[in-house]
Amino acid sequence: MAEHRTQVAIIGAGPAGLLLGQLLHRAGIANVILERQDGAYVLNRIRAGVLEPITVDLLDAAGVGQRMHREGLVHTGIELCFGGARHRIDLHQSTGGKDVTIYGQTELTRDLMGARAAASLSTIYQAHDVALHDFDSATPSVSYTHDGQQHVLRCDFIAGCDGFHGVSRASVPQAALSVYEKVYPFGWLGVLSETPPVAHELIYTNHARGFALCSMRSNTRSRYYVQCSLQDKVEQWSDDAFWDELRARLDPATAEALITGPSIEKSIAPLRSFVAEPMRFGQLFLAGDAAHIVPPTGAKGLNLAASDVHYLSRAFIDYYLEKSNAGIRHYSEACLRRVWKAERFSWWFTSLTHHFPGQGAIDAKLQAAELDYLVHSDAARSVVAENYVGLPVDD
Ligand code: FAS
Ligand code: PHB
Repeated sequence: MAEHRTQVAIIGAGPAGLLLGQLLHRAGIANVILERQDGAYVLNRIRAGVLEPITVDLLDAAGVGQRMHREGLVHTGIELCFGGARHRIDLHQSTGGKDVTIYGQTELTRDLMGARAAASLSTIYQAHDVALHDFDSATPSVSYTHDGQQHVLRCDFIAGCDGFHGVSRASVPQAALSVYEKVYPFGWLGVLSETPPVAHELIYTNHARGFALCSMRSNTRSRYYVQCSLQDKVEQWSDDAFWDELRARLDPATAEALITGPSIEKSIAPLRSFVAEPMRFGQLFLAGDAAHIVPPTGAKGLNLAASDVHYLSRAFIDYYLEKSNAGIRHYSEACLRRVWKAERFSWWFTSLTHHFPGQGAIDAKLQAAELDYLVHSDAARSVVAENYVGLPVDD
């Protein structure tokens, strides 16, 4: 059994783990990342696309914001499409100058991986049988196998950044966890295509046939979604069937303007709201999808992972540099206050824009009334805008 030592053991090399590792490194705090997959696998997952200003600032603080500023698209608004018309919500105006940045999670992950490799930091890819030990003591450790050899990594703290299906939350005794979950009765069928986006900003559509979203990754690469049944299989959806369904859910002018092309990625994602409380267990800290999941409607998943890392990196920096336990003690409470507000917004925006199986005629009328109110009320638009760009982290 090979023995190793570090200050913070990070489980998972997704956005949360990589961003935490980079912020700790820049503060002089030693860390090792253990990742189950290989780097190519992590990069090949097509996920989020919208960054809140807080996430942009964190990437700058981590020293990896250069390409994001060069290639990312700054959006000052989003559009809602319903009743055959599009209505713009001016995020910039309604929030006193805040915008969102369109920059794919894949690119953000690539930038973080590049920075970590350039600093020769230790990332153990294809680490198998990762197991957490004694995190309720002052001497936690993580064991794993790599290239057929057994290893143990001794540390002061363990950061569980291993996503919804990871080992970290699963290592916490059930009695110590409170879990809250809502599973939605539909999924999102997503397509990535090398085609120019149909609009300059994102279009969220409420239609009797179901929700649709027009997004993008750049001015030449588009990302589209249509709400689909949980019984649907991606093999059932030809590209033509997808484009026809998307057109059917857009207003006529936008449907006409849509430029289609072969899908370069096509997948179905389930939607759920999920929170595990608390997010700290002794020397184990959960961050990102390991602790919470939101339906992607509000574009919050990746951004919540970033705000958890904001709190956790500050907690570790205060501990090691300021000899203060305050951040560690308040980590879970600080994260959960912001997590639950993002869960609420994501649930509300999903409930407003999706067609729920079995809903009555009155439900569609109530959605239409709320959408009509939203786009004609400064106050209502401001509420949507401040939640969409992200609530403050230091509230
Ligand atoms: P991640 O899941 O990204 O990373 C966890 C890492 O831990 C993975 O690399 C995994 O391999 C590793 N791991 C797991 N178990 C392990 C173990 N036992 N040992 C070692 N490593 C282990 N968010 C948005 O904002 N907008 C979107 O449009 C959007 N779309 C999504 C689509 C899909 C299909 C999914 C699944 C999620 C989507 N999300 C979206 C949310 C997503 O972006 C997450 O919020 C984001 O990846 C969270 O990052 P992490 O917390 O780092 O978790
Ligand atoms: C995306 O571009 O993948 C995306 C954008 C906004 C969302 C969800 C997904 O709300």
